[in-house]
Amino acid sequence: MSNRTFTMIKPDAMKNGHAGAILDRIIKEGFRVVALKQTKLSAEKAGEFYAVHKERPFYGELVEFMSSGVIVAAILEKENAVAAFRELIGATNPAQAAEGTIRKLYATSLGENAVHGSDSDANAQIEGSFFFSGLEQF
Ligand code: 3AN
Repeated sequence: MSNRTFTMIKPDAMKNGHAGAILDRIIKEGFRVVALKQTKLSAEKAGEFYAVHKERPFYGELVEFMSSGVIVAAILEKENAVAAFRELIGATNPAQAAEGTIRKLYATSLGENAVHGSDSDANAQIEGSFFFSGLEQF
């Protein structure tokens, strides 16, 4: 187990002014920031990041949304980080997310759901490397 996960604060949460509150919550929950940056995905890069969802009906919408504005990308560290972070963010659909989770508090809809969290250690590694070089991880 790597004890690391990867997250993005998505364009909806950025536009709605929730980035500071979300980062504050993440840090208060005991995650250590290994790498952090504000950036913007091109449609091509967003398509590459979400390539696993290429056949899903929402792929086009997802790529358009994720390239619609700036995001914050981060690598986070905590014991059992992937599972702990997915618990903190809550269900994909904010309507089904538990009270107090980041998506319950800040997500707009199923498609625009405020934050990304890796779903496995292997994907955390791949996704973190997509955004950060070794020199940007501490
Ligand atoms: P999660 O982000 O909770 O791991 P995934 O991996 O199933 O969820 O989906 C990736 C992203 O695709 C979600 N965060 C959400 O933005 C979008 N998405 C998932 N399901 C739908 C859907 N049915 N309609 C629109 N967008 C969706």
